[in-house]
Amino acid sequence: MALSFSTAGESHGPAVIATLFGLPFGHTLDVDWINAQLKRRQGGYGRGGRQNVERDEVTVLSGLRRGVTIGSPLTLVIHNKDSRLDKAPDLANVRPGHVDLAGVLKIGSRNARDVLERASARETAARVMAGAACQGLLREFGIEVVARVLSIGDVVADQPMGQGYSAIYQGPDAARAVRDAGEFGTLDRAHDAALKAAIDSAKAAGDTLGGVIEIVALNLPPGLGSHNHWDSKLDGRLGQALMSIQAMKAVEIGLGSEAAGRHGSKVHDSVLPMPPSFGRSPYTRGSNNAGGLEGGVTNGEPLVCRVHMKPISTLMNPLQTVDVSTGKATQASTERSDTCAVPAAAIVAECAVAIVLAQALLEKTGGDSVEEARRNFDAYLASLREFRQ
Ligand code: EPS
Repeated sequence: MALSFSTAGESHGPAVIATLFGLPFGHTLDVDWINAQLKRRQGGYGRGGRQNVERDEVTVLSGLRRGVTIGSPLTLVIHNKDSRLDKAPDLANVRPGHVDLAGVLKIGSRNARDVLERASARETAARVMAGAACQGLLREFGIEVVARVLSIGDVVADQPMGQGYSAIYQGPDAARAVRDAGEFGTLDRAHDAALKAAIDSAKAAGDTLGGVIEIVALNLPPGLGSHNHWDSKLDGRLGQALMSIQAMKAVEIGLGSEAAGRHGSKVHDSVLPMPPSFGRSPYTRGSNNAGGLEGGVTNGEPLVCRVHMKPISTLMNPLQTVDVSTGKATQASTERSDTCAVPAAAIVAECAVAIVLAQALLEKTGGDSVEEARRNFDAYLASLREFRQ
């Protein structure tokens, strides 16, 4: 069975739930790692009041015996402390930028509460539970996924595939430690003051900020994904996984949109007839403008994606809207919310990429157990080395 996952739960319902189908037997679930990712998702400078209420920790309801996966669906749950779904106030002054108006028109309700509860970014806690579990599986095959914040608003902390990319390449754990010692998801402290000032200024104006996040996956073998079908190409699957995170408006891979303005000779990555110093491809590439993907298939270089997050939609200095219960002009509602959730979204994006990569890895290896998958994986790596002879 292919690896898949689903999420359930509303922001103020009893729980947030993630279920992973198709994990092989024999993986020791790293619950501490999952909880550490959940804690990071709740963090970041500019987060709203909900994060002072919740202490997101995972409870495993199925799929493990003595802490080890048995191949059955893995059900992961966070119990909501703020669980007042039926009592949460009605909302008719729809908030521009949220699903509010589009959603009530879709379902024929006059109360945006009927749609915003499921649309809430609270759902990303489920994505993180599933993705953090997948990071643990990927780690069994030496594959690491690390995201960092490149910019928040107009404050740029790093360039695409810039210094932080090199730091991650040199050592993902050390890079994460630097990132998580700060509050902005960046890989150095040099820009913290400017980032804090920008978020404070937005908050003071009743406004919000978005930003740009880069996700890097290391040590992927060439050959994951597919060139055969539109919906199995890995770039398309990564695009959906990232675009479907709340507030995302653009995804790039490698050079991304910059490639559109260059000549081919300044985009495509030459192939050199020698093994790389680090990595699983039989050959070295002269550059990595492709971001580790060509034709929907990994090429053995680090995978590099970026995702662009719009500013949080709820504004404390609200925009003009309509009361959908009367049709009259009014001001948008102001629910409790974040000024900036970009650092948190970096953890969500890291986990979303990990789910897709775990799916692609298991598609390649097969195997009902991690041991069988590893035997098949090692045989495949050996076949790649034969290209060097
Ligand atoms: C969030 C939970 C939500 C929001 C926020 C992020 O909780 P509540 O609605 O109770 O405050 O704080 O979600 C949004 C701003 C949004 O637009 O969905 C979370 O857990 O990440």
